[in-house]
Amino acid sequence: MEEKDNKQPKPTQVNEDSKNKQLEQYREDGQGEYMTTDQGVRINHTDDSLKAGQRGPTLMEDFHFREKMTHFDHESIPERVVHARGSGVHGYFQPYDDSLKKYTKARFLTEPGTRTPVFVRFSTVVGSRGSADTVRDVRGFATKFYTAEGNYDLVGNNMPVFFIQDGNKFPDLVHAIKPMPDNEMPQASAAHDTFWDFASLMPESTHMLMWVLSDRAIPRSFRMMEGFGVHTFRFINDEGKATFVKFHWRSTLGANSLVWDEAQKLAGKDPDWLRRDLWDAIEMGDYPEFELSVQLVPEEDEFKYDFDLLDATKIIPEELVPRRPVGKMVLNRNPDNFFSETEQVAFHPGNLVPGIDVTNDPLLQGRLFSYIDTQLNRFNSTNFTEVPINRPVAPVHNHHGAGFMRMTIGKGKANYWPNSIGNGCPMMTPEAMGGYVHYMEKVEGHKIRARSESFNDHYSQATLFWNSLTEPEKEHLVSAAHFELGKVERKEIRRRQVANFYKVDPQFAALVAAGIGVEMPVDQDSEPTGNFVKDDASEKIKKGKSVKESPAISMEKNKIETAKSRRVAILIEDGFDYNEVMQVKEALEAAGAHPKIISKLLGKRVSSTGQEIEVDKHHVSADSIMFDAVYIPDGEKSVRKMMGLGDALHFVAEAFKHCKPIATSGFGINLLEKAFVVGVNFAEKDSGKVMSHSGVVTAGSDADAGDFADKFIEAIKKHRHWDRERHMTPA
Ligand code: HDD
Repeated sequence: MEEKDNKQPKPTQVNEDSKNKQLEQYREDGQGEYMTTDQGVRINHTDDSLKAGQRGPTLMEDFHFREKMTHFDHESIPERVVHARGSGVHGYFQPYDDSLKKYTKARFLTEPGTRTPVFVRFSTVVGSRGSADTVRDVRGFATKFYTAEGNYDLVGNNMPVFFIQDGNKFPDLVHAIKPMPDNEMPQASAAHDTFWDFASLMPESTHMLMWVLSDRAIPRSFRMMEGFGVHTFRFINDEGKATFVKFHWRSTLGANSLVWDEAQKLAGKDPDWLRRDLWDAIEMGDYPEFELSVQLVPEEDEFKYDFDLLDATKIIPEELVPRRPVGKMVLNRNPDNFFSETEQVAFHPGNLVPGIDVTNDPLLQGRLFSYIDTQLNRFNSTNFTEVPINRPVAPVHNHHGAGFMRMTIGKGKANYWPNSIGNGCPMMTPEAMGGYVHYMEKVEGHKIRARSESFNDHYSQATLFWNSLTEPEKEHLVSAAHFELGKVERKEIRRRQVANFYKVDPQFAALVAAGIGVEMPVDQDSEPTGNFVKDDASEKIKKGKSVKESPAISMEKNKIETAKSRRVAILIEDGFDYNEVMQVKEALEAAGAHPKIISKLLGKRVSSTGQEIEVDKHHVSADSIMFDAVYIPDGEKSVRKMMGLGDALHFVAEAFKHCKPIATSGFGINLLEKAFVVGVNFAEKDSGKVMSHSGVVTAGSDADAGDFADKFIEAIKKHRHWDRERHMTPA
């Protein structure tokens, strides 16, 4: 054996730019270059194929035609079987301090000076690649951390629980929720018989159904939702001690939703709504920021609560175990190429780094098999890990050699371990130097297809969810159930689901039943489908702690009031009040909002005092559903024109219906009246007053424009004014 170099390799360092630098070597840009074949031969003409005579057949020898066509014919790869539609974005993660060192040795979570590059892919679950963004669905929130110790993937969702408890049920769940097998309808929607048949027969799905029927399932933006690792994972510290951990992402913009009517309309008018919102925000410098926090449970406390930590249909209420903020992720760069990055990125919950390990959660265990398996279907080769977006920034050395499309050129003769002719390299890394060692959990038991009784409470946390919502949130949930179950043709399925809801809360079930033609009380029942067995764990959790309400669950109760990145429509025609528009626009921009001028036609509009302003969007290309707030400036001529424009009236009436902030002054108040904005006390048109009522801000022509703008911004910060739904009758 040759003398080994006794210098040990240095630990890898990464910074915010490490991944970007690595990707740079793969980027190609034809600017100022000649077009070539794949062999680098310059092409002299690409519009015609090589023919035998001007009108003759194409010749087989036309290598350029063959190559171009073959590439095109092979452009598509299988879309993801779930989460097919997604949007990717680059950024970095940085921990606040080293306080997690006590619990984990993962360096990217404990070295405050290190910015670890990340790639995040947000997605819908059910729809195919070309489906609409705003459908009612769970949103995927998958993060690849390119850490110095290898890639770590946190493959989560925007809801903290899941439909099922065991990975073995996943194919059934997905078959049921995907379009029907005979006619492939409906696209990207759970609102059909097969899904609710399955769900109603699977009481374990009840808690997740509450989340899916809530406003969480129609986020206003990928930038305005929470993320959850869902499962309980394990942190491992330097001493090898384990602590249970749940991961949470919270946006600094808070969590906001759309209104269902708006979500449906957007699916037609702009199916790319969430994708465009994310892309545009990053191009404009409105970088999304998410705070990572963890809930930590010492191993000794495994059975301290009235639910099993290994059950993915349960949350750990934050009132029992508070979240502990650990760092911030900033998303600041759009990909260069959708296919190469967003489509080819391959996540896997089993991509772990030292300091983080899995638990025996049977759903997580199922996932550990599925992700690699599905990537093999998508890429047809194990070498997908060498695709630029999937490559770690940490160096890779091993004896994996061949396979379709192997990129790395392994040098030397020793492609096995142990070896002497390759100097015993690549070497093993002792645990103390960063070698991954699986947590030494003691496990024993009989082989058994069963679940612990500790997984058999399917309703308490669904009730907890219901109890924790505000009244408007409850109302939205009930209407969502009316829509979803209303689409179910078989009455027995609707009845069975209401029977499950009855166990969540009888009043909730009654409200649902009333809208879907099902009588109450409901006598039908569904049997749990799992094979539950009594054991020590189930006995212990019976005495565990619980809570009846968890304010942390409600989006409304945790709203972050900000006007940042809100889109505001300013409706004008010729004759608008220039000074007022400029003042309000400036105030909105100062608050971080993005005002846009909307008019019947594109071009320039002239104010009442002769100044011109360029229109950003016209009525045929912009609707109220694409904005967070609407402002109608004073100016009699401008307002009179809009009062005769169906599009302008519809714009205002629809924004009102969707509970969005609306502001107008002076003569503009007439437009609100004409658009059936009702139940609001408007300011006198000629007074000096500014009034704000349920997000409708009105001012007399003599009012102070600064005060008017401030009150409008206050209303924008609240995002939606749900009280309008109950106290006013919109148009
Ligand atoms: Fe999954 C994709 C999240 C349960 C099997 N899953 C996928 C993606 C996300 C999640 C965000 C998209 C990743 C991307 O953007 O490429 N999945 C979850 C969460 C779950 C969950 C939070 C529950 C806690 N998944 C789950 C189970 C199984 C799978 C139980 C199978 C046993 N998931 C897959 C998959 C996918 C996938 C079939 C499809 C595409 C892919 O993996 O890369 O393997």
